[in-house]
Amino acid sequence: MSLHPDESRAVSDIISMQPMAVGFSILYSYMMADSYRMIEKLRENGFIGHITVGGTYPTLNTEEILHRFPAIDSVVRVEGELTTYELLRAVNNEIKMDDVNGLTFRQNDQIVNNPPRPLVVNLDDLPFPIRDDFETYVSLGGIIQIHTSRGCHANCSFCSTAAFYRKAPGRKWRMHSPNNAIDELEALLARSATNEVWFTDDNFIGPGKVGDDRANQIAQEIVRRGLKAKLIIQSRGDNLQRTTIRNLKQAGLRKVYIGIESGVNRSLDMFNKRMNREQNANALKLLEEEEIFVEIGFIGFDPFTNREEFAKNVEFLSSLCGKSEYIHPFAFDMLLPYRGTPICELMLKHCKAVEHGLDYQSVISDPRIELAWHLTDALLADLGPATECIKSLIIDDNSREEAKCSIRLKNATMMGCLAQIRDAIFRLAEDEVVSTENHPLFGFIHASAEALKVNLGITQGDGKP
Ligand code: B12
Ligand code: SF4
Repeated sequence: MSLHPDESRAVSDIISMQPMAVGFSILYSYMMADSYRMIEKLRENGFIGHITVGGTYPTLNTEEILHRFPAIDSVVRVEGELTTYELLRAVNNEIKMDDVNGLTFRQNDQIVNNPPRPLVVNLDDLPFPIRDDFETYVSLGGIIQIHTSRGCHANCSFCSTAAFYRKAPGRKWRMHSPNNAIDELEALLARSATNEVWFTDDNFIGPGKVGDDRANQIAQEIVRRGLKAKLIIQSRGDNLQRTTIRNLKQAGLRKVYIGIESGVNRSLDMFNKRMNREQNANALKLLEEEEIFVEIGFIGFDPFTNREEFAKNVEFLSSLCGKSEYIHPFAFDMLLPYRGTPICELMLKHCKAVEHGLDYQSVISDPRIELAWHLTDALLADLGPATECIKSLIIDDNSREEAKCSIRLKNATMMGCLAQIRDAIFRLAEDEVVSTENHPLFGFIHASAEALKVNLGITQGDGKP
Protein backbone atom coordinates (compact mmCIF):
# COMPACT_ATOMS: atom_id res chain seq x y z
CA MET A 1 0.00 0.00 0.00
CA SER A 2 1.31 3.47 -0.67
CA LEU A 3 1.71 5.79 2.28
CA HIS A 4 1.94 9.56 2.44
CA PRO A 5 5.60 10.63 2.81
CA ASP A 6 4.65 12.82 5.75
CA GLU A 7 4.89 10.68 8.89
CA SER A 8 1.78 12.02 10.66
CA ARG A 9 -0.33 11.64 7.50
CA ALA A 10 0.97 8.10 7.05
CA VAL A 11 0.03 7.28 10.66
CA SER A 12 -3.50 8.64 10.27
CA ASP A 13 -3.87 6.76 6.93
CA ILE A 14 -2.97 3.49 8.64
CA ILE A 15 -5.29 4.16 11.59
CA SER A 16 -8.20 4.91 9.26
CA MET A 17 -7.61 1.68 7.28
CA GLN A 18 -7.62 -0.41 10.48
CA PRO A 19 -5.43 -3.22 9.13
CA MET A 20 -4.96 -6.29 11.31
CA ALA A 21 -1.18 -6.01 10.93
CA VAL A 22 1.44 -3.52 9.83
CA GLY A 23 4.98 -4.37 8.71
CA PHE A 24 8.08 -2.20 8.57
CA SER A 25 11.04 -2.92 6.31
CA ILE A 26 14.31 -2.00 8.00
CA LEU A 27 17.33 -2.37 5.77
CA TYR A 28 19.83 -0.20 7.62
CA SER A 29 20.57 0.26 11.31
CA TYR A 30 19.69 3.95 11.15
CA MET A 31 16.19 3.16 9.85
CA MET A 32 15.32 1.42 13.11
CA ALA A 33 15.03 4.62 15.13
CA ASP A 34 12.92 6.38 12.48
CA SER A 35 10.62 3.40 12.09
CA TYR A 36 10.18 3.03 15.82
CA ARG A 37 9.18 6.67 16.15
CA MET A 38 6.37 5.95 13.71
CA ILE A 39 5.45 2.70 15.43
CA GLU A 40 5.13 4.55 18.75
CA LYS A 41 2.91 7.15 17.07
CA LEU A 42 0.69 4.35 15.77
CA ARG A 43 0.32 2.93 19.26
CA GLU A 44 -0.27 6.39 20.80
CA ASN A 45 -3.03 6.88 18.26
CA GLY A 46 -4.76 3.69 19.31
CA PHE A 47 -3.48 1.14 16.81
CA ILE A 48 -3.96 -2.27 18.42
CA GLY A 49 -3.12 -4.52 15.44
CA HIS A 50 -0.01 -6.66 15.11
CA ILE A 51 3.25 -4.84 14.32
CA THR A 52 6.08 -6.74 12.71
CA VAL A 53 9.46 -5.77 11.28
CA GLY A 54 11.72 -7.46 8.71
CA GLY A 55 14.87 -6.85 6.68
CA THR A 56 18.61 -6.99 7.26
CA TYR A 57 18.82 -5.14 10.55
CA PRO A 58 15.94 -6.96 12.34
CA THR A 59 17.20 -10.35 11.12
CA LEU A 60 20.62 -9.74 12.61
CA ASN A 61 19.26 -8.20 15.83
CA THR A 62 16.10 -10.17 16.47
CA GLU A 63 15.96 -10.53 20.24
CA GLU A 64 17.62 -7.17 20.82
CA ILE A 65 14.76 -5.51 18.93
CA LEU A 66 12.00 -7.22 20.88
CA HIS A 67 13.78 -6.40 24.17
CA ARG A 68 14.35 -2.74 23.36
CA PHE A 69 11.16 -1.91 21.47
CA PRO A 70 8.05 -3.06 23.36
CA ALA A 71 5.56 -1.78 20.75
CA ILE A 72 6.84 -4.33 18.21
CA ASP A 73 5.14 -7.75 18.35
CA SER A 74 7.33 -9.84 16.09
CA VAL A 75 10.32 -10.03 13.80
CA VAL A 76 10.24 -11.85 10.46
CA ARG A 77 13.69 -13.33 10.01
CA VAL A 78 15.49 -13.65 6.65
CA GLU A 79 13.15 -14.02 3.63
CA GLY A 80 9.73 -12.59 4.24
CA GLU A 81 7.35 -13.84 1.56
CA LEU A 82 6.09 -17.10 3.05
CA THR A 83 6.62 -16.17 6.68
CA THR A 84 4.52 -13.02 6.29
CA TYR A 85 1.70 -15.00 4.69
CA GLU A 86 1.68 -17.45 7.60
CA LEU A 87 2.07 -14.70 10.18
CA LEU A 88 -1.10 -13.05 8.85
CA ARG A 89 -2.92 -16.37 9.12
CA ALA A 90 -1.70 -16.67 12.71
CA VAL A 91 -2.83 -13.10 13.51
CA ASN A 92 -6.19 -14.11 12.07
CA ASN A 93 -6.20 -17.18 14.38
CA GLU A 94 -6.14 -19.65 11.50
CA ILE A 95 -2.86 -21.23 12.68
CA LYS A 96 -0.70 -20.90 15.80
CA MET A 97 2.16 -18.41 16.06
CA ASP A 98 4.41 -21.28 17.18
CA ASP A 99 3.90 -22.91 13.79
CA VAL A 100 5.23 -19.98 11.77
CA ASN A 101 8.82 -20.86 10.91
CA GLY A 102 11.18 -17.92 10.57
CA LEU A 103 9.25 -15.87 13.15
CA THR A 104 10.40 -14.49 16.48
CA PHE A 105 7.54 -13.17 18.59
CA ARG A 106 6.46 -12.00 21.99
CA GLN A 107 4.37 -14.38 24.07
CA ASN A 108 3.43 -12.96 27.45
CA ASP A 109 6.82 -11.93 28.86
CA GLN A 110 8.78 -14.42 26.79
CA ILE A 111 10.48 -14.03 23.45
CA VAL A 112 9.90 -17.12 21.33
CA ASN A 113 12.28 -17.98 18.51
CA ASN A 114 10.60 -20.36 16.07
CA PRO A 115 12.84 -22.58 13.91
CA PRO A 116 14.31 -20.94 10.81
CA ARG A 117 12.44 -21.19 7.52
CA PRO A 118 14.57 -22.69 4.73
CA LEU A 119 15.43 -20.27 1.93
CA VAL A 120 13.14 -20.31 -1.12
CA VAL A 121 14.54 -23.02 -3.40
CA ASN A 122 13.34 -21.72 -6.77
CA LEU A 123 13.10 -17.94 -6.95
CA ASP A 124 10.94 -18.22 -10.10
CA ASP A 125 8.15 -19.57 -7.84
CA LEU A 126 7.81 -16.08 -6.34
CA PRO A 127 5.48 -13.63 -8.06
CA PHE A 128 7.01 -10.36 -9.31
CA PRO A 129 6.96 -7.66 -6.63
CA ILE A 130 3.99 -5.27 -6.69
CA ARG A 131 5.35 -1.83 -7.57
CA ASP A 132 2.42 0.51 -6.98
CA ASP A 133 4.53 3.65 -6.87
CA PHE A 134 6.86 2.73 -9.72
CA GLU A 135 5.78 5.49 -12.14
CA THR A 136 5.99 8.15 -9.42
CA TYR A 137 9.38 6.84 -8.34
CA VAL A 138 10.73 7.00 -11.90
CA SER A 139 9.25 10.46 -12.44
CA LEU A 140 11.25 11.63 -9.41
CA GLY A 141 14.49 10.41 -11.01
CA GLY A 142 14.51 6.80 -9.82
CA ILE A 143 15.95 4.05 -11.99
CA ILE A 144 14.71 0.47 -12.48
CA GLN A 145 15.97 -1.82 -9.71
CA ILE A 146 15.65 -5.59 -10.00
CA HIS A 147 17.01 -8.50 -8.00
CA THR A 148 17.72 -11.37 -10.45
CA SER A 149 19.44 -13.51 -7.83
CA ARG A 150 19.69 -13.54 -4.04
CA GLY A 151 22.66 -13.83 -1.73
CA CYS A 152 26.30 -14.56 -2.41
CA HIS A 153 28.33 -17.77 -2.33
CA ALA A 154 31.19 -15.95 -0.59
CA ASN A 155 31.24 -15.20 3.11
CA CYS A 156 33.07 -11.95 3.76
CA SER A 157 33.33 -11.48 7.50
CA PHE A 158 32.01 -7.87 7.45
CA CYS A 159 29.09 -8.49 5.09
CA SER A 160 25.61 -8.27 6.52
CA THR A 161 24.11 -9.95 3.46
CA ALA A 162 26.28 -13.02 3.98
CA ALA A 163 25.33 -13.06 7.69
CA PHE A 164 21.64 -12.52 6.82
CA TYR A 165 21.29 -15.51 4.49
CA ARG A 166 23.34 -17.71 6.79
CA LYS A 167 20.56 -17.40 9.36
CA ALA A 168 18.48 -19.86 7.33
CA PRO A 169 19.25 -23.24 5.80
CA GLY A 170 19.59 -23.41 2.03
CA ARG A 171 21.85 -22.47 -0.85
CA LYS A 172 23.48 -19.10 -0.31
CA TRP A 173 23.30 -17.95 -3.93
CA ARG A 174 20.06 -18.63 -5.77
CA MET A 175 18.95 -17.31 -9.11
CA HIS A 176 15.94 -16.41 -11.14
CA SER A 177 16.10 -18.12 -14.53
CA PRO A 178 17.20 -15.77 -17.35
CA ASN A 179 13.71 -15.88 -18.87
CA ASN A 180 11.97 -15.03 -15.63
CA ALA A 181 14.40 -12.21 -14.83
CA ILE A 182 14.07 -10.68 -18.30
CA ASP A 183 10.27 -11.03 -18.26
CA GLU A 184 10.27 -8.76 -15.21
CA LEU A 185 12.75 -6.38 -16.81
CA GLU A 186 10.73 -6.19 -20.03
CA ALA A 187 7.52 -5.44 -18.14
CA LEU A 188 9.22 -2.65 -16.19
CA LEU A 189 10.85 -1.14 -19.27
CA ALA A 190 7.41 -0.99 -20.88
CA ARG A 191 6.09 1.01 -17.89
CA SER A 192 9.09 3.26 -17.53
CA ALA A 193 10.37 6.52 -18.89
CA THR A 194 13.93 5.45 -18.04
CA ASN A 195 15.93 2.53 -19.38
CA GLU A 196 18.59 2.70 -16.66
CA VAL A 197 18.59 -0.61 -14.89
CA TRP A 198 20.41 -1.52 -11.69
CA PHE A 199 20.55 -5.25 -11.07
CA THR A 200 20.73 -4.95 -7.29
CA ASP A 201 21.83 -8.58 -6.82
CA ASP A 202 24.58 -8.81 -4.24
CA ASN A 203 26.68 -10.75 -6.74
CA PHE A 204 25.04 -10.62 -10.17
CA ILE A 205 27.32 -13.00 -12.03
CA GLY A 206 27.45 -15.58 -9.25
CA PRO A 207 29.63 -18.59 -8.73
CA GLY A 208 31.39 -20.81 -11.25
CA LYS A 209 30.01 -22.10 -14.51
CA VAL A 210 26.39 -21.94 -13.35
CA GLY A 211 26.65 -18.22 -12.59
CA ASP A 212 28.66 -17.46 -15.70
CA ASP A 213 26.27 -19.36 -17.98
CA ARG A 214 23.30 -17.57 -16.49
CA ALA A 215 24.88 -14.13 -16.95
CA ASN A 216 25.57 -14.96 -20.59
CA GLN A 217 22.02 -16.19 -21.10
CA ILE A 218 20.65 -12.99 -19.57
CA ALA A 219 22.79 -10.98 -21.99
CA GLN A 220 21.59 -13.09 -24.93
CA GLU A 221 17.97 -12.76 -23.87
CA ILE A 222 18.17 -8.96 -23.63
CA VAL A 223 19.68 -8.80 -27.11
CA ARG A 224 17.24 -11.39 -28.53
CA ARG A 225 14.23 -9.43 -27.27
CA GLY A 226 15.68 -6.19 -28.60
CA LEU A 227 15.49 -4.47 -25.20
CA LYS A 228 17.34 -1.20 -24.96
CA ALA A 229 18.69 -0.95 -21.43
CA LYS A 230 21.68 0.63 -19.70
CA LEU A 231 22.80 -1.89 -17.17
CA ILE A 232 24.58 -1.60 -13.83
CA ILE A 233 25.63 -4.71 -11.92
CA GLN A 234 27.40 -5.57 -8.67
CA SER A 235 29.93 -8.39 -8.75
CA ARG A 236 32.84 -10.03 -7.02
CA GLY A 237 36.08 -9.67 -8.94
CA ASP A 238 36.73 -13.39 -9.22
CA ASN A 239 33.48 -14.04 -11.08
CA LEU A 240 34.38 -11.83 -14.04
CA GLN A 241 35.15 -13.61 -17.32
CA ARG A 242 36.16 -11.46 -20.28
CA THR A 243 33.72 -13.05 -22.75
CA THR A 244 30.85 -12.65 -20.32
CA ILE A 245 31.67 -8.99 -19.76
CA ARG A 246 31.76 -8.49 -23.54
CA ASN A 247 28.38 -10.17 -23.95
CA LEU A 248 26.90 -8.12 -21.12
CA LYS A 249 28.35 -4.99 -22.70
CA GLN A 250 26.55 -5.84 -25.92
CA ALA A 251 23.36 -6.11 -23.88
CA GLY A 252 23.93 -2.63 -22.43
CA LEU A 253 26.34 -3.02 -19.49
CA ARG A 254 27.72 0.39 -18.45
CA LYS A 255 28.94 0.08 -14.93
CA VAL A 256 30.07 -2.47 -12.36
CA TYR A 257 30.15 -1.93 -8.61
CA ILE A 258 32.91 -4.02 -7.18
CA GLY A 259 33.96 -4.52 -3.56
CA ILE A 260 37.76 -4.39 -3.69
CA GLU A 261 37.91 -3.53 0.03
CA SER A 262 41.66 -3.23 0.49
CA GLY A 263 45.10 -3.21 -1.06
CA VAL A 264 46.52 -4.94 2.03
CA ASN A 265 46.42 -8.73 2.10
CA ARG A 266 46.29 -8.77 5.92
CA SER A 267 42.96 -6.88 5.79
CA LEU A 268 41.66 -8.99 2.90
CA ASP A 269 42.38 -12.14 4.93
CA MET A 270 40.67 -10.71 8.00
CA PHE A 271 37.69 -9.76 5.81
CA ASN A 272 37.65 -13.36 4.52
CA LYS A 273 37.50 -11.87 1.03
CA ARG A 274 39.10 -15.00 -0.45
CA MET A 275 40.87 -12.80 -2.99
CA ASN A 276 44.25 -11.14 -2.77
CA ARG A 277 45.43 -7.73 -3.86
CA GLU A 278 46.67 -8.95 -7.24
CA GLN A 279 43.46 -10.80 -8.09
CA ASN A 280 41.45 -7.69 -7.30
CA ALA A 281 43.77 -5.56 -9.40
CA ASN A 282 43.42 -7.98 -12.33
CA ALA A 283 39.61 -7.81 -12.12
CA LEU A 284 39.75 -4.01 -12.30
CA LYS A 285 42.17 -4.10 -15.23
CA LEU A 286 39.89 -6.48 -17.13
CA LEU A 287 36.94 -4.09 -16.74
CA GLU A 288 39.06 -1.12 -17.72
CA GLU A 289 40.32 -2.89 -20.84
CA GLU A 290 36.72 -3.64 -21.80
CA GLU A 291 35.88 0.06 -21.24
CA ILE A 292 33.33 -0.57 -18.52
CA PHE A 293 32.99 2.11 -15.83
CA VAL A 294 33.76 0.85 -12.35
CA GLU A 295 32.96 2.10 -8.86
CA ILE A 296 35.09 0.60 -6.14
CA GLY A 297 33.98 -0.11 -2.59
CA PHE A 298 37.00 0.20 -0.32
CA ILE A 299 37.36 -0.45 3.42
CA GLY A 300 40.71 1.28 3.69
CA PHE A 301 40.73 1.38 7.48
CA ASP A 302 40.14 -1.20 10.16
CA PRO A 303 41.15 -1.07 13.83
CA PHE A 304 44.46 -2.82 13.09
CA THR A 305 45.48 -0.56 10.19
CA ASN A 306 48.90 1.05 10.69
CA ARG A 307 50.61 3.87 8.81
CA GLU A 308 52.49 1.54 6.46
CA GLU A 309 49.24 -0.18 5.51
CA PHE A 310 47.50 3.14 4.94
CA ALA A 311 50.39 4.08 2.64
CA LYS A 312 50.00 0.73 0.85
CA ASN A 313 46.31 1.40 0.29
CA VAL A 314 47.06 4.85 -1.12
CA GLU A 315 49.69 3.37 -3.41
CA PHE A 316 47.31 0.56 -4.49
CA LEU A 317 44.53 2.98 -5.41
CA SER A 318 46.95 5.35 -7.12
CA SER A 319 48.40 2.56 -9.26
CA LEU A 320 44.93 1.50 -10.41
CA CYS A 321 42.98 4.73 -10.51
CA GLY A 322 45.67 7.43 -10.71
CA LYS A 323 45.51 7.62 -14.47
CA SER A 324 42.29 5.72 -15.05
CA GLU A 325 39.38 7.02 -17.07
CA TYR A 326 37.08 4.24 -15.99
CA ILE A 327 37.79 3.21 -12.41
CA HIS A 328 36.94 5.45 -9.52
CA PRO A 329 36.61 4.75 -5.80
CA PHE A 330 33.37 5.88 -4.19
CA ALA A 331 34.48 4.90 -0.70
CA PHE A 332 37.54 4.79 1.55
CA ASP A 333 35.69 3.60 4.59
CA MET A 334 36.40 2.70 8.15
CA LEU A 335 35.26 -0.85 8.91
CA LEU A 336 31.69 -0.89 10.25
CA PRO A 337 31.34 -4.00 12.40
CA TYR A 338 27.62 -4.67 11.92
CA ARG A 339 25.97 -6.66 14.68
CA GLY A 340 25.61 -10.31 13.79
CA THR A 341 28.63 -10.45 11.44
CA PRO A 342 31.73 -12.54 12.21
CA ILE A 343 33.94 -9.45 12.14
CA CYS A 344 31.85 -7.86 14.87
CA GLU A 345 32.57 -10.86 17.11
CA LEU A 346 36.26 -10.62 16.29
CA MET A 347 36.42 -6.89 17.04
CA LEU A 348 34.55 -7.33 20.32
CA LYS A 349 36.97 -10.09 21.32
CA HIS A 350 39.88 -7.71 20.73
CA CYS A 351 38.04 -4.74 22.34
CA LYS A 352 38.11 -3.01 18.96
CA ALA A 353 34.37 -2.25 18.71
CA VAL A 354 32.04 -0.19 20.91
CA GLU A 355 28.30 0.28 20.84
CA HIS A 356 27.23 3.24 18.78
CA GLY A 357 23.51 3.98 18.59
CA LEU A 358 21.85 0.73 17.63
CA ASP A 359 25.02 -0.76 16.18
CA TYR A 360 28.78 -0.84 16.71
CA GLN A 361 31.69 1.23 15.51
CA SER A 362 35.39 0.45 15.23
CA VAL A 363 37.83 1.55 17.90
CA ILE A 364 41.06 3.07 16.61
CA SER A 365 43.89 3.17 19.09
CA ASP A 366 46.56 4.94 17.00
CA PRO A 367 45.72 8.69 16.94
CA ARG A 368 47.66 9.11 13.68
CA ILE A 369 45.41 6.58 11.99
CA GLU A 370 42.40 8.28 13.49
CA LEU A 371 43.61 11.55 11.98
CA ALA A 372 44.15 9.86 8.60
CA TRP A 373 40.63 8.43 8.76
CA HIS A 374 39.01 11.79 9.61
CA LEU A 375 40.90 13.50 6.81
CA THR A 376 40.01 10.76 4.33
CA ASP A 377 36.39 10.88 5.45
CA ALA A 378 36.33 14.65 4.89
CA LEU A 379 37.89 14.12 1.46
CA LEU A 380 35.22 11.63 0.43
CA ALA A 381 32.46 13.91 1.74
CA ASP A 382 33.88 16.85 -0.21
CA LEU A 383 34.20 14.76 -3.37
CA GLY A 384 30.60 13.50 -3.05
CA PRO A 385 29.12 16.01 -5.51
CA ALA A 386 31.74 15.05 -8.11
CA THR A 387 30.84 11.39 -7.74
CA GLU A 388 27.13 12.12 -8.15
CA CYS A 389 27.87 14.15 -11.26
CA ILE A 390 30.01 11.38 -12.76
CA LYS A 391 27.30 8.80 -12.04
CA SER A 392 24.78 10.57 -14.23
CA LEU A 393 27.34 11.21 -16.97
CA ILE A 394 28.29 7.54 -17.16
CA ILE A 395 24.79 6.51 -18.08
CA ASP A 396 24.32 9.26 -20.65
CA ASP A 397 25.41 8.08 -24.13
CA ASN A 398 26.37 11.56 -25.28
CA SER A 399 28.59 12.25 -22.29
CA ARG A 400 30.96 9.33 -22.43
CA GLU A 401 34.06 11.43 -23.12
CA GLU A 402 32.97 13.96 -20.52
CA ALA A 403 32.51 11.14 -17.97
CA LYS A 404 36.01 9.84 -18.67
CA CYS A 405 37.48 13.29 -18.28
CA SER A 406 35.57 13.82 -15.01
CA ILE A 407 36.82 10.51 -13.63
CA ARG A 408 40.40 11.44 -14.54
CA LEU A 409 40.06 14.79 -12.79
CA LYS A 410 38.36 13.34 -9.73
CA ASN A 411 40.94 10.58 -9.41
CA ALA A 412 43.79 13.06 -9.73
CA THR A 413 42.31 15.23 -6.95
CA MET A 414 41.63 12.25 -4.74
CA MET A 415 45.06 10.67 -5.18
CA GLY A 416 46.79 14.03 -4.68
CA CYS A 417 44.96 14.60 -1.39
CA LEU A 418 45.51 11.03 -0.22
CA ALA A 419 49.25 11.43 -0.83
CA GLN A 420 49.22 14.62 1.26
CA ILE A 421 47.40 12.83 4.08
CA ARG A 422 49.87 9.93 3.92
CA ASP A 423 52.85 12.30 4.08
CA ALA A 424 51.32 14.29 6.95
CA ILE A 425 50.81 11.25 9.16
CA PHE A 426 54.32 10.01 8.40
CA ARG A 427 55.69 13.33 9.64
CA LEU A 428 54.13 12.72 13.06
CA ALA A 429 56.17 11.09 15.79
CA GLU A 430 54.64 8.10 17.57
CA ASP A 431 54.12 9.91 20.84
CA GLU A 432 53.03 13.19 19.28
CA VAL A 433 49.65 14.44 20.45
CA VAL A 434 47.49 15.10 17.39
CA SER A 435 44.15 16.76 17.25
CA THR A 436 41.70 15.46 14.68
CA GLU A 437 40.08 18.89 14.60
CA ASN A 438 41.42 21.93 12.81
CA HIS A 439 44.24 20.16 11.02
CA PRO A 440 45.45 22.40 8.17
CA LEU A 441 44.91 19.59 5.67
CA PHE A 442 41.12 19.92 6.09
CA GLY A 443 41.42 23.33 4.42
CA PHE A 444 43.63 21.93 1.65
CA ILE A 445 41.19 19.07 0.99
CA HIS A 446 38.26 21.42 0.88
CA ALA A 447 40.02 23.81 -1.49
CA SER A 448 41.05 20.90 -3.78
CA ALA A 449 37.47 19.61 -3.88
CA GLU A 450 36.16 23.12 -4.63
CA ALA A 451 38.66 23.47 -7.47
CA LEU A 452 37.51 20.11 -8.82
CA LYS A 453 33.89 21.22 -8.68
CA VAL A 454 34.78 24.29 -10.73
CA ASN A 455 36.64 22.09 -13.22
CA LEU A 456 33.65 19.79 -13.53
CA GLY A 457 31.24 22.69 -13.81
CA ILE A 458 29.37 21.74 -10.65
CA THR A 459 27.64 24.84 -9.41
CA GLN A 460 25.34 23.37 -6.78
CA GLY A 461 26.12 21.25 -3.77
CA ASP A 462 23.87 18.47 -5.05
CA GLY A 463 26.20 17.26 -7.77
CA LYS A 464 24.16 18.53 -10.69
CA PRO A 465 26.23 20.46 -13.20
C1 B12 B 1 19.17 -1.37 -3.29
C2 B12 B 1 20.09 -1.11 -2.12
C3 B12 B 1 20.34 0.21 -1.77
C4 B12 B 1 19.67 1.36 -2.46
C5 B12 B 1 18.28 1.53 -1.82
C6 B12 B 1 17.25 1.84 -2.83
C7 B12 B 1 15.84 1.71 -2.29
N1 B12 B 1 14.97 2.28 -3.01
O1 B12 B 1 15.56 1.12 -1.30
C8 B12 B 1 20.63 2.56 -2.13
C9 B12 B 1 21.63 2.81 -3.23
C10 B12 B 1 19.95 3.89 -1.85
C11 B12 B 1 21.40 1.99 -0.95
C12 B12 B 1 22.18 2.77 -0.16
C13 B12 B 1 22.85 2.31 0.96
N2 B12 B 1 22.98 1.03 1.34
CO1 B12 B 1 22.09 -0.44 0.46
N3 B12 B 1 21.46 -1.98 -0.38
C14 B12 B 1 20.66 -2.17 -1.39
C15 B12 B 1 20.60 -3.68 -1.68
C16 B12 B 1 21.65 -3.98 -2.75
C17 B12 B 1 19.29 -4.27 -2.15
C18 B12 B 1 18.07 -4.06 -1.25
C19 B12 B 1 16.93 -4.80 -1.84
O2 B12 B 1 16.15 -4.24 -2.58
N4 B12 B 1 16.82 -6.09 -1.59
C20 B12 B 1 15.79 -6.95 -2.18
C21 B12 B 1 14.80 -7.43 -1.13
C22 B12 B 1 13.84 -8.44 -1.75
O3 B12 B 1 15.51 -8.11 -0.12
P1 B12 B 1 15.40 -7.61 1.37
O4 B12 B 1 15.43 -6.16 1.43
O5 B12 B 1 16.38 -8.35 2.18
O6 B12 B 1 13.91 -8.10 1.78
C23 B12 B 1 13.61 -9.43 2.12
C24 B12 B 1 13.73 -9.72 3.62
O7 B12 B 1 14.69 -8.93 4.25
C25 B12 B 1 12.37 -9.53 4.17
N5 B12 B 1 11.89 -8.21 4.52
C26 B12 B 1 12.39 -7.02 4.20
N6 B12 B 1 11.62 -6.05 4.71
C27 B12 B 1 10.60 -6.64 5.34
C28 B12 B 1 9.54 -6.07 6.02
C29 B12 B 1 8.60 -6.91 6.58
C30 B12 B 1 7.47 -6.33 7.33
C31 B12 B 1 8.73 -8.31 6.48
C32 B12 B 1 7.75 -9.16 7.09
C33 B12 B 1 9.83 -8.85 5.81
C34 B12 B 1 10.75 -8.02 5.23
O8 B12 B 1 11.56 -10.00 3.10
C35 B12 B 1 12.12 -9.58 1.83
C36 B12 B 1 11.82 -10.64 0.81
O9 B12 B 1 12.31 -11.90 1.18
C37 B12 B 1 21.00 -4.26 -0.29
C38 B12 B 1 21.60 -5.63 -0.33
C39 B12 B 1 20.55 -6.71 -0.21
N7 B12 B 1 20.85 -7.83 -0.67
O10 B12 B 1 19.46 -6.55 0.32
C40 B12 B 1 21.95 -3.19 0.23
C41 B12 B 1 22.06 -2.97 1.73
C42 B12 B 1 20.68 -2.98 2.33
N8 B12 B 1 22.64 -1.63 1.79
C43 B12 B 1 23.49 -1.47 2.75
C44 B12 B 1 24.19 -0.27 3.04
C45 B12 B 1 25.28 -0.35 4.09
C46 B12 B 1 23.88 0.92 2.37
C47 B12 B 1 24.51 2.29 2.64
C48 B12 B 1 24.62 2.64 4.11
C49 B12 B 1 25.84 2.33 1.92
C50 B12 B 1 26.65 3.57 2.20
N9 B12 B 1 27.77 3.37 2.89
O11 B12 B 1 26.27 4.62 1.81
C51 B12 B 1 23.55 3.25 1.90
C52 B12 B 1 22.55 3.89 2.90
C53 B12 B 1 21.34 4.41 2.27
C54 B12 B 1 20.91 5.72 2.81
N10 B12 B 1 19.86 6.23 2.27
O12 B12 B 1 21.49 6.28 3.67
C55 B12 B 1 23.65 -2.74 3.55
C56 B12 B 1 22.91 -2.64 4.90
C57 B12 B 1 23.77 -3.15 6.00
C58 B12 B 1 23.20 -2.91 7.37
N11 B12 B 1 23.29 -3.93 8.17
O13 B12 B 1 22.75 -1.86 7.72
C59 B12 B 1 23.09 -3.81 2.55
C60 B12 B 1 22.48 -5.05 3.23
C61 B12 B 1 24.28 -4.23 1.64
C62 B12 B 1 25.41 -4.89 2.39
N12 B12 B 1 25.57 -6.18 2.29
O14 B12 B 1 26.18 -4.27 3.06
N13 B12 B 1 21.22 0.65 -0.84
S1 SF4 C 1 31.51 -10.71 -2.08
FE1 SF4 C 1 30.23 -8.94 -1.54
S2 SF4 C 1 28.15 -9.75 -1.30
FE2 SF4 C 1 29.56 -11.49 -1.31
S3 SF4 C 1 29.93 -11.93 0.86
FE3 SF4 C 1 31.57 -10.56 0.13
S4 SF4 C 1 30.85 -8.47 0.53
FE4 SF4 C 1 29.07 -9.85 0.72
